[in-house]
Amino acid sequence: MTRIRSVELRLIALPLVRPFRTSFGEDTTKDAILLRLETDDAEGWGECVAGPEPGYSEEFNDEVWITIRDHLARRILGADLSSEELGGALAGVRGHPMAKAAVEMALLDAELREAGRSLAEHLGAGRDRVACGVSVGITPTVEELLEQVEGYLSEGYQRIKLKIEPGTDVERVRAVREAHPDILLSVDANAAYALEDVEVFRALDELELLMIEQPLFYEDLLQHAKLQRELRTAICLDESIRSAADGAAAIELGACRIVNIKQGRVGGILEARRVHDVARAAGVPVWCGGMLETGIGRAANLALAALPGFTLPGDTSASSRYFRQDLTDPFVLEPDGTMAVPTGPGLGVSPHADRIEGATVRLERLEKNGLGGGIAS
Ligand code: NPQ
Ligand code: MG
Repeated sequence: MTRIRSVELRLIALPLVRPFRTSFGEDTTKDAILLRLETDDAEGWGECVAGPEPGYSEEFNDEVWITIRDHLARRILGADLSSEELGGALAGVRGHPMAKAAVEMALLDAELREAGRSLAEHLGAGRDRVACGVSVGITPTVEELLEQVEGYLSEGYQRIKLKIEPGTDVERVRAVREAHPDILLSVDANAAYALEDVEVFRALDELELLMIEQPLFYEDLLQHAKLQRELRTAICLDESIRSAADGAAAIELGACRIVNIKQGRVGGILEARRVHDVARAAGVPVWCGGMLETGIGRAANLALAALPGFTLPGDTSASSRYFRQDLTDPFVLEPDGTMAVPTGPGLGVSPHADRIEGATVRLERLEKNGLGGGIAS
């Protein structure tokens, strides 16, 4: 019997190497909640993919903090729970997939460290390296965009994804395509368009893109199915897919031909594997998305991306794409555009204590009897 003894919540802020702009906003730091969970036998780390604003999804850091502290932690503290049983224990809380995923990641890490097994091994992910792409934010000028793309290609990234928004789309993408006729190139709109913008997509359809990611409103599978029927280029859904059930519905409706899988968005690594399984059974390629994770979440993404259905390069970029100094030892891109899947127990990474302390802006320890309390710093 191994009880969950404590959960430590921590908000960290880590400077980004360059601002990252999408159709929903711009970030200059990565602000994320980390979780350290202690059982009788081990500790585990989890990272929540939510950001400071509800721009990508409904969830955001201040809310995740309350959700974990007041609703998730008390359902698990003192309990003898496995990661397989966690979903059931938290089922009384509806939604909040990112908060739940962070708890699951920490529990899986603790469990697997105790068992001496890696996450990839536990998931049945056989590959030891994964193909990596990179997501390029919206830049002030086309020159800066071309320069950044050039830089990432010279590092070896196998696929370039351009963030687009209405007004900063076809011309930019065409410029990149003309400079690099043969690369794997895709775009991501983060739901910024409507079906009335079909002419933009018809123009993009001429540029031999690998995919168009999340063009339309995140709740609208039907409109994506209508748009997909108008295009040669595959639509990939990101924000619209919050579970394996969503994945099955989207595929059956013809709303997409590719699925972006993010463990945080679907409520955890185990549900992410179920999305993978559904897509794989339908012959739909998947790839691993990214949320600017520190080394903790990045390690989880690499394990997931090692599953056999992940046949396209992911947004599993190197630590250096986002951070001057990561919280863990950095993940490094090989010149061939691949990264090694961690092999150590659990996530296979440990954050450096001094870096964690230096990045922490808020800390609170939770225990069953309610002792612990907050420490502001
Ligand atoms: C996407 N990620 O695929 C997301 C969007 C995204 C790598 O393009 C802070 C935290 C800022 C998470 C900006 C990539 C973010 C974020 C964009 C996620 O849609
Ligand atoms: Mg996306």
